[in-house]
Amino acid sequence: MQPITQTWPADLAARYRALGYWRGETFADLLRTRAAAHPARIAITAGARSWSYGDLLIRSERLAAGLLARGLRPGDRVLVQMGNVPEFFQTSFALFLAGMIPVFTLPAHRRTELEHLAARSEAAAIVTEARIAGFDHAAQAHALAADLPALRHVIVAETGAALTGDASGLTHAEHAPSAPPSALPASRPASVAFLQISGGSTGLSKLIPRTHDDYIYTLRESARICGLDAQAVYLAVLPVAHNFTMSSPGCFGALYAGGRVVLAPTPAPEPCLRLIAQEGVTIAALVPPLALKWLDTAERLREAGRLPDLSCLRVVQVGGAKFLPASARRVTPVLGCTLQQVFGMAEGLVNYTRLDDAPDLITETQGRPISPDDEIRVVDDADRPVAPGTPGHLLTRGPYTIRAYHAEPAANARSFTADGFYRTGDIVQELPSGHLVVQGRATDHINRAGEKISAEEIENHLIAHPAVLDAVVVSVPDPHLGERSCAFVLPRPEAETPPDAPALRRFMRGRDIAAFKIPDEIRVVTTLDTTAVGKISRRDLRAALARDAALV
Ligand code: OOB
Repeated sequence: MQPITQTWPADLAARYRALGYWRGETFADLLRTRAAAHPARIAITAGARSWSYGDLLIRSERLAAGLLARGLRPGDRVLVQMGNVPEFFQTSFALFLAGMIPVFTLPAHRRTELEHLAARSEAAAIVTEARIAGFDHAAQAHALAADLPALRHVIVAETGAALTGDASGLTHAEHAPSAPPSALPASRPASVAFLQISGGSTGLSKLIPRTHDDYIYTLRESARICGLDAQAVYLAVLPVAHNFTMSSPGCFGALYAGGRVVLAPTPAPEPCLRLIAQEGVTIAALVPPLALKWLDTAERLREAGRLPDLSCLRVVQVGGAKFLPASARRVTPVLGCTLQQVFGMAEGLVNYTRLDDAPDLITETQGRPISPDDEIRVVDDADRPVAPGTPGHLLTRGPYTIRAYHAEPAANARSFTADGFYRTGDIVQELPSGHLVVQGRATDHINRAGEKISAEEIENHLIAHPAVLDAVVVSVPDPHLGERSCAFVLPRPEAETPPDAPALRRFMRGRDIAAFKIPDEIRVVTTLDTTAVGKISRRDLRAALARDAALV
């Protein structure tokens, strides 16, 4: 089993420690210190269920002991596929306490994605829920384990009840005796705490190893920048496994601050607005398409005299994709709170508009970095710095931006400069204040309502169809989603009946991939050559097709 590491050059690591960014704290310490300081305070609320910090620690310790008792070892990788349920946090902290490494997958992921992530991480186990949104995740996990000998354990959380053993009748993890902390291994703060997955522009998702030191630094600073304290109530609307919801400041940031996490059962605006009033939510995080729905719904409810009392709500964060200034300007008048724009990436760098920034900065920029040691370079195609204020490629390195993906030598050579800057793929303009304005992407992914889709990954699925010669996937502006995906498909000339869009859509569904990756539009074409001049690059072709498609 290949060890999972993430290391910074010794001089920079020493600097980050000396400046107090990395304080040698682990996720296990985080939960233990909070549970010791305020055991009875509520940590997580989901519907009628509330767990105190003490409850969360005890449940996590029991599960950690159960995982060790069934033969899993510190350093083992464990896929976690769960929705917005308290058991997600129990599972995450249990894995941290047992020194195991969660691999945070999304509920939307299907067999194809899970198989890739399990193989890349050499996962020994998967923890999932029986069903999420009607889909049988337990059956999927068992089928996966049956085909992957390394994936030895399937643990199905009966959300709302206990965690049970797998079909082979192993430990009932919840029923294991609580392990005294001395029985659990201690993790090193510089070691990898978990793996996030990249949105990915090229091919399949890559694994992003984040250390205790680097991630907890972002929690501490995010909590401060977003004004969280023990009174904070964070509403988790987007999937909790996503980096934004997890840590910007997200659920872990709220727990870091000793506040409370409220898990929304649905992102739908009306129930969420009611939940805000009921639970006294102080901060919520949304992607732009959802923010627009909330704004429209709140306006409609206000006109009907039915808008819940939102006076507790102090901040609404919007991030994950570009929030247009015209929409951004509606947030404060409609919801009565401060807007905070968040421009981040699972690889590290997170930018926030500050709560006391001038209104124009809040509505027109995507914020500035968390850390004074986040180094920002805006460069041209040859990596030369552009003139100040000119848009260019954003490169970054710093105390919480990774230096490498796990086990991806080719992607690492492409994605990082020789001196360790991460090539974000984003085109930004840097203002004199340090605020960044996102202008677009240089690489080929579709940002569909905050979900990142690699064009190449989808093209490869389409090309797997026996009657398809070639396919190009592009992003098209969409009034609701921000961007939607459009596939141009060239059938094989010898194909007797060229496939039509419905047939291709059925074929894609059969590929067992996340539903958000199925192209929104499929156009069967007779040529992919948009110019008369012979061979052009795939990148130019994508750009040309995207322009054409956007005009239709
Ligand atoms: C967040 O993380 P990822 O890893 O799903 O996606 C990162 C990419 C960025 O490189 C950028 O292309 C885009 O998503 N993005 C934005 C944006 N926030 C993210 N593009 C324009 N405006 C924004 N505000 O999406 C993520 C991670 C942590 C916090 C927030 C978002």
